[in-house]
Amino acid sequence: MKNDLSFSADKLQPLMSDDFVFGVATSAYQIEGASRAGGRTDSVWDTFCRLNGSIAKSATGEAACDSYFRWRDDLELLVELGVGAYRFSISWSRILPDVSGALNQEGLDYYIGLADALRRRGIRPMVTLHHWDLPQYLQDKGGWQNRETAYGFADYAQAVAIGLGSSVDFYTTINEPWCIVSLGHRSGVHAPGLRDEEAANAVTHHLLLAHGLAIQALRDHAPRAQLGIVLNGGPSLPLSDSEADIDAAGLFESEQIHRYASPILRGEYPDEFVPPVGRYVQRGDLEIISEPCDYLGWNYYTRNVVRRGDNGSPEIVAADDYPQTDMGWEIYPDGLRQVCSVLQRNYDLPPLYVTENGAAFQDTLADNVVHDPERIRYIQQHLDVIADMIASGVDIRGYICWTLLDNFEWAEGYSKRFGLVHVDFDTQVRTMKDSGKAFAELNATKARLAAGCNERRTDAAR
Ligand code: GCO
Repeated sequence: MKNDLSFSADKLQPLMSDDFVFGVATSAYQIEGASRAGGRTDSVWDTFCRLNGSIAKSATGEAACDSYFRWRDDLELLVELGVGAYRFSISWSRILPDVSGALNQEGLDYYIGLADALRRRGIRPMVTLHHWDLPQYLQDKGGWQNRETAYGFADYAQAVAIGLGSSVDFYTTINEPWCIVSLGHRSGVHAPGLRDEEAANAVTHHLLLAHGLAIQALRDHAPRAQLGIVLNGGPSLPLSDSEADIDAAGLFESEQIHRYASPILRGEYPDEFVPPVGRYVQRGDLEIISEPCDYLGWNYYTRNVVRRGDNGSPEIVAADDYPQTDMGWEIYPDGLRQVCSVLQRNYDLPPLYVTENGAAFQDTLADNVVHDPERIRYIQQHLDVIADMIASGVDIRGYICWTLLDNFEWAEGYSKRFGLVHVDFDTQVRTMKDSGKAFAELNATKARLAAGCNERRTDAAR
């Protein structure tokens, strides 16, 4: 297997354009650790991790990658990777640690320092306001089931925007509402661990309302930043040609994609959600939710193979028609094209960014190296698809790889390694994997080409 990322000239050209950015992503709870430092209080994930049996090997994010304290080292890794953007999230309970709503300046200063340092190194900060770590004091008042949480989120967005303002290039309101709804409130495998369909309906609407209110607050206080949301999902394909499976796949697509994309991009819930979710809608909400975004972030990992389950609901089948990652997810790069064409068929889209894509494999560290040709191949295959899509006219502006560091992979604890950089969780030693080196090489090529272009431009101007 090949150990670099290389492209034919026609594919290289769109990826090397100045309008296309390469980056890496992380999230606060997955890397920061320092769960009790700097005035931070518990989030729902701290609580969830304490529940017996919720996380593989009873792991927690208490220490994670210790990036709160080691952020300068991690910044050097970003510089070594040569990325143009770094997507990270802010821990809400570091900024507003208690129910009084008082600002914790120390928490805010941490992120101001990080954003400034990134900018000095020429890396564009992409800030996610909510990557699943709702403050526990808000969960105690009903969490996302409580409409008030949406207004609380707008206050938090405002506090961040006043602190970081336009020194941040991109703000994302919420990461993957589908996961919060379906994994957090329906199947209960993520925090807060509920299995409650009615809760899932209320949470859907309040998350979207929170998104719209936050866009308004960000527009006021960070007028130069690009604002958007990150949704996720793959194409939903029926297990068989039976009408039952085809219907189930359609329903699942609607559940995962249109339930969120339609209110945001069209200002209406799809018909099938009007009775269940619609009862939480108040006058004016849909206008707020459909405030125009500057971009849409999409996280893509795999496809969904769907059948009609015994109870009549769509059921995801663990398909294995294609090689799988260590998550048991099929490697199916064309799914990214398929899901984008679903979006294009249904909506008038703002520019797209692939805000997450990456793969877990069982890496081994030996003699200070990690050979991970499967991860390189995974990234290569998805970038090939993206290059083709851009060439065919899809407006994709960036590829943000998941993820910088091996980290706390939610319910899987530390058992799944997605990083371009290996982390030894006993010593916190970081080691660039071969995939990281390949990504760095690609970024170096991009930088060389950009420098060459600038030189030519300067010459032409003389
Ligand atoms: C996700 C999450 C990440 C995960 C990644 C791999 O947005 O789903 O953003 O936190 O770690 O997707 O499962």
